[in-house]
Amino acid sequence: MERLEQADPEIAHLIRREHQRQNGTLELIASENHVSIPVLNALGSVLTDKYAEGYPAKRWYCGCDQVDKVEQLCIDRAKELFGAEHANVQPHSGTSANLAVYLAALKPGQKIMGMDLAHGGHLSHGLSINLSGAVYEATHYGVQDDTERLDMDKVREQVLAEKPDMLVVGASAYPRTIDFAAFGEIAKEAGSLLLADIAHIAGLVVSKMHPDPVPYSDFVTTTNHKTLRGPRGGIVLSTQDWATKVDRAIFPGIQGGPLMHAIAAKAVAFLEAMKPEFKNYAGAIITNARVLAEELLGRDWRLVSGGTDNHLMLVDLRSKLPDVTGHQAAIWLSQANLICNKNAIPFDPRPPVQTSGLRLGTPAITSRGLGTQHMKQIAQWIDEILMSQGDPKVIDRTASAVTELCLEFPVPNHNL
Ligand code: DSN
Repeated sequence: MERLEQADPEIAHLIRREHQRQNGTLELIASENHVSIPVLNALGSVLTDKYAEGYPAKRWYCGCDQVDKVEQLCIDRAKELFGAEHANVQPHSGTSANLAVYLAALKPGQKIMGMDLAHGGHLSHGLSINLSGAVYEATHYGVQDDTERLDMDKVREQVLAEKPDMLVVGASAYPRTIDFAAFGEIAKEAGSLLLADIAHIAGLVVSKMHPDPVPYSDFVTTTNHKTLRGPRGGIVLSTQDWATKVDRAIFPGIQGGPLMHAIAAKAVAFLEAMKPEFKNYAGAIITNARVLAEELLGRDWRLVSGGTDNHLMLVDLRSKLPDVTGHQAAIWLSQANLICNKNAIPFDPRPPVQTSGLRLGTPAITSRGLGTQHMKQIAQWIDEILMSQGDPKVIDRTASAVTELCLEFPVPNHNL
């Protein structure tokens, strides 16, 4: 950082401030995490200088000897980690990965069916104002209003009635286990291709803490930066018969030059995720989430679907504070150094900018070493702040206590 400080003190200052912010707050946003210093080293490397349009040994530029090896290592590690026949590690994001799959397999106007965004799905699964909903004819399945869970018989009925060309399974706010085997059966019966987007749960899947979609899917996409704890970006996995079409869809279909520094960082993260410690980490994410959920339930907060099987939960604020929106609640918590996001809950009567829910996740706080006793403390803090309706005295007192805990458990890259 010293060279950056001399050359551009303004940006250096802002990076330091962001680092302090991350170190001094508890990150409960379910899709965020703290990467290791080796991942940051790869991201901040000279690989960012290199143009490498194409694929290893098939580039449009000279001088690609080293980046060819980097990308091949990343591909090999991705295939090994996920047990996939083919991996493309170039997508700049999870949404890019999904768009590439659609481009590889579908023609404009063909039908896709994914989980409703309002029930926990993702915008790249066919939202009308996303390219996935503008180019393809999208319909959606959702959770049941009584259980707030996917009922696979109901999903099957809907899929068989609609017969989409591609069935999409995956979510950004679904706290329950996804039955990929059942989705595989349904897709087969309907004659649909199956895309599993495991962005949120990838770290749990590779650690065998969540069922694996790879055996049942034509395509699997993920981001690298959520439970998988890698750099921002995405990948596409597929069966071998889709390899050429997937690769062409990424480049030249929707992207130009790959971000070689990001690909190197993905490779580093995949190696980390193969280690036995990572499995322990994934287990601790789930244990922490379960305890946080139990503690909130014990304080009479209603959780969507009654709890969690994975790394996240959705708090229905109406259970104790009918007049408080998710937007307001998230601001109060952030003032006390507890960072989370407002989230619509299924059948939410409020618009998405307000919401009746909060989404809480444990990947990042588990990375900094917090355990079950801390989940009890966090649940108590959340309850006190919300029930005080943002009382400044309660917020100040909690903010100091959170800072103390943060000092005791610095983020993994704290010694930058
Ligand atoms: N924006 C991500 C999330 O927060 O879940 C999904 O892409």
